[in-house]
Amino acid sequence: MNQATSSLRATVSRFHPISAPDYVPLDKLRDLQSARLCRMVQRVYENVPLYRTRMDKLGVHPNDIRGIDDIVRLPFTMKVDLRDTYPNGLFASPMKEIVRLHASSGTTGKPIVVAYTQQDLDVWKEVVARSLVSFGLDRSDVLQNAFGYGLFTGGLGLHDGVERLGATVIPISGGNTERQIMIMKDFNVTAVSCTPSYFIHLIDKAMEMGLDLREFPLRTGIFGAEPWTAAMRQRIEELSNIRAFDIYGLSEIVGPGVGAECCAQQGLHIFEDHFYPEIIDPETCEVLPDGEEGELVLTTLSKDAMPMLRYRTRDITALENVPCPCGRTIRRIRRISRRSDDMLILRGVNVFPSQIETAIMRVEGTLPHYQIVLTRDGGLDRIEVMIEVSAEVLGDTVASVEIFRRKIAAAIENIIGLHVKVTLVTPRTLIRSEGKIQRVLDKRV
Ligand code: DLL
Repeated sequence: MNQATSSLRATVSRFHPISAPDYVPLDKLRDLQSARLCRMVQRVYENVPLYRTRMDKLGVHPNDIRGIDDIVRLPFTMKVDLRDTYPNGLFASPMKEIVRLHASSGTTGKPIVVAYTQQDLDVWKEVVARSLVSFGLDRSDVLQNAFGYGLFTGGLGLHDGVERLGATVIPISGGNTERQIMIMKDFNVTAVSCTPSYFIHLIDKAMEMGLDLREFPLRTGIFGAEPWTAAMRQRIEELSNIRAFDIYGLSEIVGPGVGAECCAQQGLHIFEDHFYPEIIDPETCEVLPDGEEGELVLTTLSKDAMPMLRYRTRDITALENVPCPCGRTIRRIRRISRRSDDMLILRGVNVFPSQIETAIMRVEGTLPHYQIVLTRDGGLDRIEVMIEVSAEVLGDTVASVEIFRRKIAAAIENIIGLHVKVTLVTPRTLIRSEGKIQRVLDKRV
């Protein structure tokens, strides 16, 4: 380790015993993953008819799975499997051992329900606490948890991890934004957790109340549950003078705490002693080497109530193939800025909302509020990007406003290769969200 790396390690990762598994030697990690995979496969084969049928079809018996490298022989699982087996077809533990249920509503049809035993909740607490340590938090922190409490995994998931660490949690949930600001101020809150879009709303609301978050003791933001770009992070950090960290997770696997950034902020470490990551080509399902971008597939290695075999997340990322300067041995994924199912095809060109966000954030004077509206006109798909801009920009001469509008359209065209209609709107025109924001409004049907 060179001097620069070791000093980074010293400053960025104050070692905490709870994070010991993050630094385990790679051979030990693989042995642990192998042992856990073998046990898990045996359990699901015995207890979950869907997995047994699929494995039988592939001619794979639990005895064929001797180590983590054999994972590629196992069948994939998709969201539709959770819907088809609603409400409890994938449970591997009897109801008397299940102590918590959560659910994710999705956009259509039945919700997906996920279950936890006490042991599963303990693992979840541990991985969230490990995430918090990797953000640099400790017992002296006061965390305002503005993720929604309830069936959504964000609120209770974060909550339990904060308690496990021994920091103070304020379980405020989402909404009631003025009260959020008041509590943040009165309780000297040092960390906040919510969706990045809701945090932007909090910054705006504070300004409206004549307050500036930069003057609060707040220094850490924990953001996730929706895609956000590096450019958005930069905006958030400038506007609030905090460090904004990315936390990733999904209900099907556990909720928040599947992966988290460390202070190096160069990708998210996956807690791969519990959740084994693979990257596949979403078309061919071929496993891709580290460094190549594709769909993230996750296998739970220690979950009892509802284990997942090679779950296709639809989230697009890559596994980093170089060690992290923070010294953690568990691997990292690149930040998830898109899902394979949020791709828009416009005039034959593939467009992701995150590309539009990156372009908008590059133009000075835009506010971090935008919406993409899709319409159909004479059989042709049209896209309009609505962006809030400051009152000063709009108060300028008509010619200057037009130049500004064209600048944004050019920035977007530069990234996506298409000319799109850009509409500038006054601050607070676009709808705000207290949870996950819907960036694309599809009016085509
Ligand atoms: O959103 C769990 C969570 C709560 C994660 C709080 C982080 C913080 P679901 O509602 O099941 O669970 O949605 C999971 O959200 O497959 C991603 O597409 C997206 N997602 C979650 N975290 C991130 C992130 C929670 N950090 C789906 N960056 C996932 C980008 C994210 N997308």
